[in-house]
Amino acid sequence: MPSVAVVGATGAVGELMRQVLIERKFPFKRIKFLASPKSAGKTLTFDGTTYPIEPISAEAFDGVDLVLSSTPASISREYSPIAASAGAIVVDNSSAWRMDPDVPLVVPEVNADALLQIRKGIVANPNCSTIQMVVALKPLHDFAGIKRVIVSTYQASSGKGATGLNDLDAQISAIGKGEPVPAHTAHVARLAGNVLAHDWKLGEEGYTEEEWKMIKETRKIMGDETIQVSPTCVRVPVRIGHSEAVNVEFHRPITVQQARELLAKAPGVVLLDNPAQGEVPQPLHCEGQDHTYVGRIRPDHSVPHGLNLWVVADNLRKGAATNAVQIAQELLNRGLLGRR
Ligand code: 11C
Repeated sequence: MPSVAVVGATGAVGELMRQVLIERKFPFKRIKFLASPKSAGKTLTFDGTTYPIEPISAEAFDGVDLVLSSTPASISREYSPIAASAGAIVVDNSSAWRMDPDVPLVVPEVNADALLQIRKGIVANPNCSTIQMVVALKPLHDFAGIKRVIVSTYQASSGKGATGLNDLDAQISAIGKGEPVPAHTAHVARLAGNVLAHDWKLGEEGYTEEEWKMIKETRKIMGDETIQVSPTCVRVPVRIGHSEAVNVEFHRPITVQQARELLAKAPGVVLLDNPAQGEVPQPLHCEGQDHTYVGRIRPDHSVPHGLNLWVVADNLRKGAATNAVQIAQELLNRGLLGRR
């Protein structure tokens, strides 16, 4: 059984990583919890036992086989290589290593075999909006070959972590009481009663960093550099659960019925596509769930082979903590831990 360290254990994703480890009864010989100086020195309870929260340091990784990390990218750049050279495999939730050619970028339902190519002792957990999209797209790509994806996202406030949620909750509460709306701190502007198409740092050609992640990460995870992705990422006043309107153009024919049959049996997917009965994926229903929900499957007659999908998942679970623990389970099942 591996010795495990959870790094960034007290953040929104770190807290859920702990929860998912317990839910999935992840086996371990020892477990420790590391966090920033703000939390270090305090304690936390894990599965009924109290543990100290240790500061992140090079020595803390001695004897550790598996690191589940959710820290800012700068911290991961510093400490993930140290943990890896001490013998651990690091499953890293930050954006630091995702596009490194020597680091697998893994969504287990899509490309678990990429774990056979670990060269730096680091496995990257993708961005939340990418994860749920590729879970839905993979079975369709295998069947009909994806040429182009046009995706518009409706992303929850919790994509910015606990501070994003604090912003939204405080704003909604003030509006409800007729009080002055407090200033935003995590989001780029007020989110309550608003929609933000610029809630991420701007990157090249006017696309935000979030949009570039969707383009580049999708190609890497799907293992197909020819897939064209055209994203518009938008923040909406939802607490948890990213939604995506996904328009897909395929190389080969695929009917709505074929897509439904493929998605109904696809790993990690729940097909919820009965709009006449009100059965349409909604963030409120996906909160706390580990699956990716797909519905509103319609033909797109504007191209020879096209479909429209509506894809919703819990961004903190499947989009972060659950996917990281699933990677850890794959590493364990494949005998890849404790060998370095
Ligand atoms: C958001 N997708 O909703 C972001 C959060 O690269 O892991 C996750 C950022 C990342 O704002």
